[in-house]
Amino acid sequence: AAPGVHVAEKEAKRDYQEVYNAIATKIRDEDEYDNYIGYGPVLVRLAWHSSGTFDRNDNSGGSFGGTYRFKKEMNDPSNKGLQNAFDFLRPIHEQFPWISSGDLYTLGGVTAVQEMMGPKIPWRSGRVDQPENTVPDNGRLPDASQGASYVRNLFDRLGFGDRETVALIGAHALGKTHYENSGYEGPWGPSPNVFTNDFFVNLLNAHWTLNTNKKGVKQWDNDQGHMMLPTDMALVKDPKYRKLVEEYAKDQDVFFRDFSKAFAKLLENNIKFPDQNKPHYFKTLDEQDL
Ligand code: HIF
Repeated sequence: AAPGVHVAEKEAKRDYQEVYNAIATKIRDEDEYDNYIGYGPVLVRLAWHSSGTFDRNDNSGGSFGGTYRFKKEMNDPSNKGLQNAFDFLRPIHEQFPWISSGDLYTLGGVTAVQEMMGPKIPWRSGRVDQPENTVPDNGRLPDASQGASYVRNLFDRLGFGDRETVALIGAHALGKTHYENSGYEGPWGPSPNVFTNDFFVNLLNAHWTLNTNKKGVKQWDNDQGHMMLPTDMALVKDPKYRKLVEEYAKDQDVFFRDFSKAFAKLLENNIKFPDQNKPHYFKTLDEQDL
């Protein structure tokens, strides 16, 4: 069945800000993860990978059914490393058993972006767990060794144009690549747990050289220990993408605004939420003096 048909309607007594706060507090407490980067980036990646299987041609995949919880999706080679985010969220799910898996995975990403000083991301509840036979086949998540036309096609399948695509990829300011997960190694920039427009600034300004790393994988490196994936570098090689990179490098506010809209859309995958499920704008722990 098409997503949206089974959207839960009895949402009244569910306090999603409480779930947000539990996730945010755990991010703050468990700050030693991944050499003190913390869990923020890997939670953003789980939100994206649980949504990024979507295909707008048949409405299959995506965040609605929370299907990442099944072995077949969890064991997709593209999802290596995300088990850490899943394990992080497990006690949160035990504390709030009424939240659906899809809502929890996406809310984890929203919480992480906001707590890392990123923009507010409007988020709606109402995803409903679907059975194992709705798990999409492996292989729908992007291959980082590719160029601009591949990136354009992939994001078109998800329903995004160039502007949204470039804005989204600005999230690669966060976290790092790991040999043991993807075969790539290193962070994209100097502040992997603060949401900034540094990805674009760094992409334009640093001097990048193409290397074959210890795992035999080709990545771009600079002399500061930062890296870029081939798909990242495609954003300065393609003239249409490059214009957008330049715009976001110059203007953080425009980047924040566009990222917020595109990320919210990524997590919603065309789901028809009931009218009463208005987007939540969560307060950060800081804003609540917590
Ligand atoms: Fe990533 N991404 N991503 N990504 N990503 C990695 C890590 C993160 C792609 C490849 C990789 C997006 C798009 C794309 C994050 C967030 C987002 C890694 C490294 C790879 C290879 C994984 C590892 O080794 O642990 C490709 C090819 C994409 C399409 C072009 C999104 C836009 C930028 C959608 C997005 O939000 C985050 C955060 C991480 C860091 C995870 C970590 O554990 O630190």
